[in-house]
Amino acid sequence: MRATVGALKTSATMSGTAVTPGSQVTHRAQVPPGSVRGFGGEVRHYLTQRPRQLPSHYLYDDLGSALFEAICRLPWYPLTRAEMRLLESHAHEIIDAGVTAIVELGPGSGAKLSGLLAGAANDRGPLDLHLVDVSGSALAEAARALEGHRDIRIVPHRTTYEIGLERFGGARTGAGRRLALFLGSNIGNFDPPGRDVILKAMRASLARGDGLLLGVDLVKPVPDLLLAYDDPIGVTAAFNLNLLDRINRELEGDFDLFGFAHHALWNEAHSRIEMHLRSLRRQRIHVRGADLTFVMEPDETIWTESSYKYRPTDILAMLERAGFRVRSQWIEPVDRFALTLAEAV
Ligand code: AVJ
Repeated sequence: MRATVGALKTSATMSGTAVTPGSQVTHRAQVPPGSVRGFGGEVRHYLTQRPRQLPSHYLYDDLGSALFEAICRLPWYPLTRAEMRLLESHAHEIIDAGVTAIVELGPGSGAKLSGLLAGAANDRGPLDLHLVDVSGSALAEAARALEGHRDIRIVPHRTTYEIGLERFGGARTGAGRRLALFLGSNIGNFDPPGRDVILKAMRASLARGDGLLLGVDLVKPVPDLLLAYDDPIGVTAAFNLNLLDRINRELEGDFDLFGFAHHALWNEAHSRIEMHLRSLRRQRIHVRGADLTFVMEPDETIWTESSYKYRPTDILAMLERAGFRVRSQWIEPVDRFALTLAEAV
C-alpha cells in the first residue's frame, strides 16, 4: 500500500513538494534498553539506521522544553488548550472522593494536574501525587505549580515511565482508589507495539477498580494537522532544529543548522505526523562524542518524531486490550481531542 502524504513546505525552495515519508518502514527502530550506552551511543545507533532517525525524547533539553511550552501557546497547536478545557469541565467525575493517589507520566509544567485539582470535588481527601519524569527541572517546576493545593503530598520519581510505574505500584498504602494520568497526547509518540507495552505497564501498577485517564489527539483534517506541526512563525522548526544543536553542544557535533530544514508530513497509512530534518545539500557530518562521521545527500532526512493520531474507537480498543474498561470518553468537538476515563478490570 502506498502512503498518502500531505507534505508541507518548510523553506521557500520547497513549497508544496510531495516527499516520500519513511513509508516502507512500519515503525521507528527500537533497541533493547541498555544495549547502547548514553546519548552518544544512541545518536550513533539511530543516525546510522535507514532512514536516519533520532529518539524524540532527546528534543526535551532545557531549551527544547521551553520551546515545547511555547508551542503549546501557539494558535496553530490547539491540543493543550482543548485538553485543559476537558479536564476542567470533568474534574469532578475524574477526581471523586474515593481517589487517594494519582500518578502522572510526564507532568510537564504541572498545569494539567493543577487544573484538575482546582476543579475536583470539595470533599476530596488527602492525595499522594506521584510525578514521573526523567527531567529534574520538569519535576521541580511541576512540584512548584502544585504546591498551593491543600492536602497533597508530592512524590517525585526522576526516572523512566516504566520504573516510575513500578515504584508507584509498590507504594500502595491502605485502601482508596488510585488514578494514573497519561495526558497531552504523549502516547502519540509511541509506535503501536510500544504503546501497548506502556498501557500494560500502567495496568500493572493499578489494582482492579483503579482509574486511568488518557488524553489523545484525534485524526482531523490534514491541513489542520500539518499547521500544528509546521507553524508559520517557526517555533516548531526551532524545536526540531534544537536537537541538532543539542548534539553539537553535548557531543561536539558539527551540524550546520542552516543546512537543514524542518519538515512535517502526514503519513496516512500509519495515521501519524512525522517530523523530519531535511538536508538542504550534500554534507559531511562529524559527531565526536558519538564516534561518528557520515554524509547526507540533498533531501535526505533525519526522522525525529512520530505523533500518532487516533479515532475515538481506536482508543476504546487499545484500552480494552490492555485490561481496562472505558467508563467515559469526552471529545472536544472543535479541536478534536479526546479524554478517556477507564477502569482497571
Ligand atoms: C508532547 C509529544 C504530545 O507530539 O504533539 C509538538 C510534541 N512535537 N510539536 C506532540 C510536539 C511537535 C507533542 N507531544
